[in-house]
Amino acid sequence: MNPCSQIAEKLVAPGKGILAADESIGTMNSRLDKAGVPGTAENRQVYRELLAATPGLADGASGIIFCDETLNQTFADGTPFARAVLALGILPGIKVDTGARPCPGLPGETITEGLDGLPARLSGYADLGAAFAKWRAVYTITPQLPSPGAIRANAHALARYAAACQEAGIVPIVEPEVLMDGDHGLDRCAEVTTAVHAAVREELALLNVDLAGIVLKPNMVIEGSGNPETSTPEEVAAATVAVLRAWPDQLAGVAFLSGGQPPERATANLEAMQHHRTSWPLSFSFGRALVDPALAAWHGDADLVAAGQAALADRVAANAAAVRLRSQLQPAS
Ligand code: 5MM
Repeated sequence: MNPCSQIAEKLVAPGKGILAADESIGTMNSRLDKAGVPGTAENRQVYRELLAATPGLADGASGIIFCDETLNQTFADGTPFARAVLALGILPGIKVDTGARPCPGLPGETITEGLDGLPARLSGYADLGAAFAKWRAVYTITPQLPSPGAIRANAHALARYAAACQEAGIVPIVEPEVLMDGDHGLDRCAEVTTAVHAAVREELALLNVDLAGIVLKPNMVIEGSGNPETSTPEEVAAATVAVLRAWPDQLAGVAFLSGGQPPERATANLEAMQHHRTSWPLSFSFGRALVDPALAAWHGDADLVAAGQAALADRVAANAAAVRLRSQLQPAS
């Protein structure tokens, strides 16, 4: 087994998932601001250390995704973040895209940037201890979008990124996110997610990316946030797994993003997925669905660090329990 597939397997190990704590500085500041916390480098460090140092986190978290700023910061005791979480039994990861920007030629659509100089940056991140990386492509649903151009351009960038990661011995998390924004129904999300995944698979194959050495981080197939209907967990799970079935057995695993779903709904949907027999594990790589309750509980009060950590531990435990169901429902043969 090559090193990337070994790490990928660890990331989606039974009963574990990934904590996405990789908000860019702008996103993190606006989330801190909403919680009444000034957006400073110091507060971002304190908040990320609160998350990473949560007692027992490694019981349900295989990895944590950080952004560049955090990977270059240290815990209060001076230990660099990557070394600190490794010592806690958690793999450190790094978001290496530099964000989604307006795509020339495609009004209203974005292309995720960050390919220039990527191999050199990856080798620097590997030196800092990063075991895996993440790149997020973003697709908006309207009656006309996403366009074939946006689907193709973003798939190509994801594949270029994934190939570069594997060459650097870093596991790529491949994240094509079809946003929940809009009033579309679940069927339209399924249609778009199907087209997006088909293009991603084609581009990965063209660049010889080893599917056993990647983790796919997709959206769940779900209605838009402006749609008054709420699909049941069983409906979301059935539609999501139906789309995912096009992925070959070699894929190391799937770790869903939460996409702005309320935390309990994301967990219920994840649990419902486990009732479907699949050749790859179906795990989580949630951001907001794990950290929002922690941020709200802490809200910058040094006396409430333990409360914030307890809130994170609760969400991680609930999602870890959901994915652990798989081994009960689908015992290894
Ligand atoms: C945590 O947010 C991540 C980075 O966002 P920006 O670069 O836009 O600030 C994001 O990629 C995240 O990892 C995924 O979207 C999953 O997070 P959610 O909240 O959707 O589970």
